[in-house]
Amino acid sequence: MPAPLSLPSLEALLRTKVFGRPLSHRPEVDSTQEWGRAEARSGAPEGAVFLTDFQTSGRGRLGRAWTALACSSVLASVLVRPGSGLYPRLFMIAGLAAVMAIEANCGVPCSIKWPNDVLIKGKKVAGVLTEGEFLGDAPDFALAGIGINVNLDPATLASTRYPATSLSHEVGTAISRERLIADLLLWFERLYGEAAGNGTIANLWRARLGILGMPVTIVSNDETIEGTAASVDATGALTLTLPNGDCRTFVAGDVSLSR
Ligand code: BT5
Repeated sequence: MPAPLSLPSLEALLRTKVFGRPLSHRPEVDSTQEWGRAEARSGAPEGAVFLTDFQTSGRGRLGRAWTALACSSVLASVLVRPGSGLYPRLFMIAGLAAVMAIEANCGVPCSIKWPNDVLIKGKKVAGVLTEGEFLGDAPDFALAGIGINVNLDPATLASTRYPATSLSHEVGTAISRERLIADLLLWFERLYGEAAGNGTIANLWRARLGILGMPVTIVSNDETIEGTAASVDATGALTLTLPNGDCRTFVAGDVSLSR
């Protein structure tokens, strides 16, 4: 079995000013999102990061499960206290940070499957889940949950909706989770700062999407719609051109390439 995460090694590698300060690690939790939410409600600062080696109730969007064998994955929740303008772009920041960290550590190109999956050669290697709590209309805090399959045999994962892979499977060697997390947080900090300063991270994100101009099927709110992926706007909303020429824009859903 791979070794538990070493917090001292990770702390020695960390090059951020805000993110990962503080870093917290527990061998096992229900979900880092739940843990982070409780800490945020008790006043934990922006930049606090919650890490574990195993989740008993790891989750994806819409109540789906996120599964990972013990000590095999990055399982992280990053606490932010964003303004209203930044909150809708958090999933782009988290997804891009995962892409950049994976590419830096493994040298394999990644793409993003709209809106929140990171793929290598068309297989899902990472997923992002952003959740917020609001005071009136403004976000009080948000948690960017990031799961990356690092050192695991994809065949050991419970059956997934989409083909899955891991970094060790793609590169043929074990990958340091500590290095990967240090880079993930460095990229998260850079992109978050860029987005907060109204930088156009959407362009970087858009460049990683494999679907623009392609025929796709989107499932959103139990509706299945086919069309051509025409564009994504600065908040990541996806516009499809429908077969009758009309356009329709989606902020959430599951997209796949049409056959
Ligand atoms: C996601 O949701 O992809 C978001 C996953 C976020 C997980 C992190 S881990 C740290 C933090 N704490 C949490 O509790 N969650 C976050 P979604 O797009 O809904 O994809 C979920 C689907 O991916 C599931 O229904 C499975 O089919 C599939 N899946 C589950 N585990 C997987 C894995 N390890 N690798 C690839 N696919 C997986």
